[in-house]
Amino acid sequence: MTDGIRCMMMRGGTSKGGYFLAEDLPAEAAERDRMLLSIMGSPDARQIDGIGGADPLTSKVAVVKRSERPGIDVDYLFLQVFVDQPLVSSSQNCGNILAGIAGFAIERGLVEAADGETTVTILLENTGQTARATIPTPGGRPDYAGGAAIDGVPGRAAPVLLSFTDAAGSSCGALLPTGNEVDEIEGVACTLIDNGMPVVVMRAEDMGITGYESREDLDGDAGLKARLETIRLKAGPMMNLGEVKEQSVPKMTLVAAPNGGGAIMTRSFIPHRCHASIGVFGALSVATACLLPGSPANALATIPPGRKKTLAVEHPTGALDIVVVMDGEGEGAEIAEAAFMRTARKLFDGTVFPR
Ligand code: NQM
Repeated sequence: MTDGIRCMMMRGGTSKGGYFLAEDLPAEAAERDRMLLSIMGSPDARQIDGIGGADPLTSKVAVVKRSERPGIDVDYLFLQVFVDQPLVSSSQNCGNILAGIAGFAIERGLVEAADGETTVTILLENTGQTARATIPTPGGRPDYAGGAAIDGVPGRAAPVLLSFTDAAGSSCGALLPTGNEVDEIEGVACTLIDNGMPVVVMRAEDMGITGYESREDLDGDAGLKARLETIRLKAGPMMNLGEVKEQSVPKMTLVAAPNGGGAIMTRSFIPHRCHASIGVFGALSVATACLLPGSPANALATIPPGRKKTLAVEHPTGALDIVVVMDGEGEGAEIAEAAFMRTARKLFDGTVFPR
């Protein structure tokens, strides 16, 4: 038993996790990870002896420090604490937990807020990308209350605007790590793509489902999950991720035609549980696949015209809007900037006691 560790619990987008200052955690990664497993209560399906919520979406950690890099305010390391395995993974970004970083950095005195709104520049340490987060700060303090709503979270809160110019190839080194818009794995057409998150995009129909099933139904489908895992383990090395058995990437997304007026319908596995909605960078990668003529997602997608477009990525509890600004036109067009809106809320600030 230690004297405890300073920890702020925040909801970031549709996820929730512990936010820590790097200086409050052990500097050595293995020691830090042992402590975080204990804080979350892992490994245990119920995480009964910790603060984790027994779901990958609520077993997350942000480690934040003042940045020493020019033009960057803070460095943010995301850690996925596995629920029922003694694993902590730094192999992915999390755009939902990212939504709480600006507020946390201001609360901990790492960034001085303006009166009105404040933009915080954040280095995503996991992959080297930079995000700009703008939040309301009336009187120089984060205000979490507001009128913005996101699907998958009840009620309304203050908007957090997040934008990126360099998400492509975050973990795989290239937007299309195999150089192809489509690869066949186990007889299934897959787009292996990384625009902030490594994702394998497949047609739901090709995997024997409609793509409109509930999260619970899909989570109970052991046959589907086994097939997805076989494809995932083959896709990992093809995506320059190496052996991915103990990694939380790539994510597996099954797509179908939209049925809520959006761009595409999705069911995502992250990678072993079905997501209640969809990860933010995951949605950006899927939206990008929709724009590639060779991708199985493209024929199913409804793409709005124009250089700047909003792609609503539908998921089991609504839709996540991704705003993209395109560079160029036609086949060679690329995403120059991507942005999305999330909300975040401070839930508690205090001391957590690892075993
Ligand atoms: O893709 C879940 C989430 C995420 C990650 C996951 C995320 C993202 O919903 O940016 O936000 O895919 O593991 O928090």
